[in-house]
Amino acid sequence: MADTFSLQRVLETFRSSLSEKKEVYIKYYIAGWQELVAFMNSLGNVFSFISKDVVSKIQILENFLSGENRSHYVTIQSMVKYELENDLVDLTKRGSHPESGCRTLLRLHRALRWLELFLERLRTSTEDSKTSVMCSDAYNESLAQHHPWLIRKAVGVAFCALPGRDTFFDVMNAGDHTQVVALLGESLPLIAEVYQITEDLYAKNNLLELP
Ligand code: 1PZ
Repeated sequence: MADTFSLQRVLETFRSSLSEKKEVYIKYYIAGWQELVAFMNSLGNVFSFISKDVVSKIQILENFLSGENRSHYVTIQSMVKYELENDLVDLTKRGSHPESGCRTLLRLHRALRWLELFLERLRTSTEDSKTSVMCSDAYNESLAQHHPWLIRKAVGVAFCALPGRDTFFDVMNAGDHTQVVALLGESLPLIAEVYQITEDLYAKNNLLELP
């Protein structure tokens, strides 16, 4: 992974995460998140409490990916099957498996919905649109429902420190505004597809409220 963010690479990693059978490779899903962390870091230190949480979740999943049971952690589908069949998930309250792959990935999954909503707003925004408003609208529609008051407040403060729309477009390193908008139009259906496949899998297995 290079230090500078590129929207193109995020697109490529999420594209690689989908198998022919429409399963999701955890390795590339995580790689996509690593790119997004690089993006957040390039926006400034206010976001470090957010990126730290993402980094720690990526680390938990990477440990599974390189651990002795790695053959079960190739796709989200195989992970869910393996962890459920072997009682490795705390289903109703936190207990002996507070850091299961399923609950860890669920946190990133919920955040992916935020990303989808935010990028869609950015794609269709106009020159006078405010990134802080786009971010917080997307947040209130998605992640906020899963966060306690204190975190919602901290996130609200962080949103106020967001750079403007022009900076956002520049940081994406994908050319001029028109090119960024085009690339967003290409990326969003992919992100939405990865999100939906995971959502359906988690819903089918009653995993959407994991503690
Ligand atoms: C570009 C601007 C970035 C805005 C980010 C908007 C989302 C705000 C998310 C705030 C997370 C706050 C810190 C940690 C929260 C954790 O408690 C929760 C639940 O995990 P648990 O405590 O159950 O282990 N973590 C999350 O919900 C994961 C949050 C990930 C946020 C990812 C943001 C994506 C940024 C992409 C950049 C374009």
